[in-house]
Amino acid sequence: VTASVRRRAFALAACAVLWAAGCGGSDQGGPTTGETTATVGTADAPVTLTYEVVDEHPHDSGAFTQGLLRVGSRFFESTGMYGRSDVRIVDVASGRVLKRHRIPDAQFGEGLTLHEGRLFQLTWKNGVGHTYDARTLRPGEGWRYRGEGWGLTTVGDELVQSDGTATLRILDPASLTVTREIRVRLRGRAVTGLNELEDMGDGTVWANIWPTDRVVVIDLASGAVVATLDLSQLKARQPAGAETNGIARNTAAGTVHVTGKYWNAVYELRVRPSP
Ligand SMILES: [Ca+2]
Repeated sequence: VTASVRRRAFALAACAVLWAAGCGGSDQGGPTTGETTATVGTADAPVTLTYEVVDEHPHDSGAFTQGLLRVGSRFFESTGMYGRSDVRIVDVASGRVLKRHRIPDAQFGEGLTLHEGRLFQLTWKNGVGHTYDARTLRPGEGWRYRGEGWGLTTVGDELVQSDGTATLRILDPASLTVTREIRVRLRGRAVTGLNELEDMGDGTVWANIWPTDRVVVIDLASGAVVATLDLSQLKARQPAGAETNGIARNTAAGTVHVTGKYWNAVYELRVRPSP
């Protein structure tokens, strides 16, 4: 499957959900608009990225953010902690929680992604995944997996899962089986702590690195980190105990939203290579 076909498929899937979620408006461009990272480095010469904050939105400072993605004017967000985990639909502009679904108290919510109108949510050490109708948050059939669940994103017709190690698992969304694995390396060295993920639609997946404020840009074909982004200046604006986690691409604007666990804001960034 070529990249352009994948992008078209993704755009169709995203539009289907937009329609289903009833979130019309003019801010929903396809993934072909607004390339987020026009320039990335190479495995041998990863680029340092810098950013400009172009907007800032309220975020529930009680949310232990584990998964974040944007469709139109809504965020889909997954939160963690035992007894408090949920999946929620959030209005981007106001930060208001429009709809939420709690998961069992004994489960710790983790990564979240969307594929063809279905949300997929991981749990940390429970080995249980949940699916939901993206419009209603009505639970569908779940699945079980080995090891831990950390981050999740959708690349074309595949899901990409992190588990806190340096290995990404590629899943078939229909069978939820692992079809292959990718080892992530920065200048040849394994990058552990891969956490929340975001497909950028350009062959790269971004990942928060736990427990740091660093984001790595991963070339999915090779697993090489081709760029890095330091969010410590944004984390410094947050209360003590807040942790950096959560990346959501704004396909229409070519920008990236970032937030964290217990952050009171979601920042919208325009990112470029550091001069
Ligand atoms: Ca994400």
